[in-house]
Amino acid sequence: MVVDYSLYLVTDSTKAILKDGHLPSIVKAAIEGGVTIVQYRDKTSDTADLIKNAKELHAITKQYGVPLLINDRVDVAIASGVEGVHIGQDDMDLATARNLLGKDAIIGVTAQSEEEALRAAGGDADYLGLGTVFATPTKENTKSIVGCAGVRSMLSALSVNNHKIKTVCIGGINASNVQRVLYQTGSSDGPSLDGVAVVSAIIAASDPKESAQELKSLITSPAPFATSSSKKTDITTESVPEAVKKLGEVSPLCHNMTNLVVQNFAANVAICIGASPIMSNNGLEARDLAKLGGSLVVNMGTVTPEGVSNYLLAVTAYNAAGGPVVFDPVGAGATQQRRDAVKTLMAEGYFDLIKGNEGEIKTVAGMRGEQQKGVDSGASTLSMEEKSDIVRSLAHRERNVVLMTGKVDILSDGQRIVFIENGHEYLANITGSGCTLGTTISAFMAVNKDDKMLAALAGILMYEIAAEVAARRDDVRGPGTFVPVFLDELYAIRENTQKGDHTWLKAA
Ligand code: 3NM
Ligand code: MG
Repeated sequence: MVVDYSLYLVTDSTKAILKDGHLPSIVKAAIEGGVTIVQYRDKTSDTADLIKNAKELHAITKQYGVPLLINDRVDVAIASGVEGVHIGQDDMDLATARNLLGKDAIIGVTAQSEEEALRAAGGDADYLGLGTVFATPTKENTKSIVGCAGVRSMLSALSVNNHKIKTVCIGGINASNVQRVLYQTGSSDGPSLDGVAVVSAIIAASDPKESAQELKSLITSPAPFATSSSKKTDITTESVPEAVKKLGEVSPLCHNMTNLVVQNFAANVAICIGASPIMSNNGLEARDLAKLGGSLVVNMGTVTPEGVSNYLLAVTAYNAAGGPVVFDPVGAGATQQRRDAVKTLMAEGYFDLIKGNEGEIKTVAGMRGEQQKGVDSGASTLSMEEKSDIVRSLAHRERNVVLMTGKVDILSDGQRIVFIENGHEYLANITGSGCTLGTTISAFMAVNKDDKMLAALAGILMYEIAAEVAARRDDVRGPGTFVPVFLDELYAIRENTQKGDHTWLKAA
């Protein structure tokens, strides 16, 4: 039997979730909305009631040809004649369940680590329920919150070991995150989930059919921020002038949620490179702004608790609109507030590019979306090779682009990697040079969505070459005189490129 795992409904019979709802009616509505498989999960009813309820649900699911599984209880599955069971690590063992249910039954197993996933796949489970993805009030006693990155590492462990087992993920999945979860747990050339399992997103919804329909349509269409999966060409500087020219022509909105120190400077940089800046830290405005086709920078240089809520509103709005988001986790490891902010933002939003210095990127890399693994951000002791590994694997894990700035900038999309040695030491002696590089990159990404790494490269080169040219000028005597001349040179590169003069790029 070919089972469609794409939208997997797990039921709940507690008052908190079911409220006064009638479970059989909810299940029927959910199937009509697009649910493809159902698991009857009821931790409180007595055995006789479980069997009675299972039979009642089965009468409905059978009408639609949708399989019904029972949570935990192999005996109830046999007694009610349903298609299978879902067992956890503490339930009956897989081999015994298979013996009792026979080869045609569908048996799913919960896995919360690579080890558990490999063990169940090595047996003869039909599918795995991977989780817990996000913390969820529906199941509070979960062993670990693994985030998208944890799901992804379980999927790659399965793939590396040649297991073709089906997979769904579970825990806190809803309409606002399902596309990101499918995108960030998958990869263009590797394994990906066969579906998502939800409880409250459908059972607790006021209109279960409508919720199922919404989830279904999100699952079957790509995330708005997804870049086409076609293989990216080698990265060269050849198309950089085109990107600079396009930026000036399109003049995209460049929305900065940035710190108090650099707002004015960042707005000036954005104007000089040809973008149209708005400096707004008000998350409530973001939904309107996100519709204007631009990009967003989230720079947590002067983060506050209220700021994090605003960032989240904005990131969610830009994610939904497909507008690129650059994350600048300033001082990421410095305080608990900042570590928490990074964790929350990474768990709840997609960042098309994360940029930071070595300490910041190390901190971000040490967190798996939800889980803190305790990487500290000390002084640099890393070799170039180690830094490259961190950058490449973070980008691969997040399925985005990562930039680690430093004397040599390292840029990767998880596959390709480039090293950029442009720039000038004056950049390290003025305020906001890193922040405004983030602004620059985000503007380039707004007009080059199909290759965001190339967009970032173009931004970095324009920015750092302008700094070199400015620093060499006779009228620049130090960081103070450098700043206005740097703006002039950004502007000059844009003007020259517009006229077809690309000689500035020779410095790259
Ligand atoms: N199993 P919701 S998490 C039933 O991690 C269940 O194995 C989990 O509920 C696991 O969709 C979970 O409402 C609850 O967040 C999922
Ligand atoms: Mg169980």
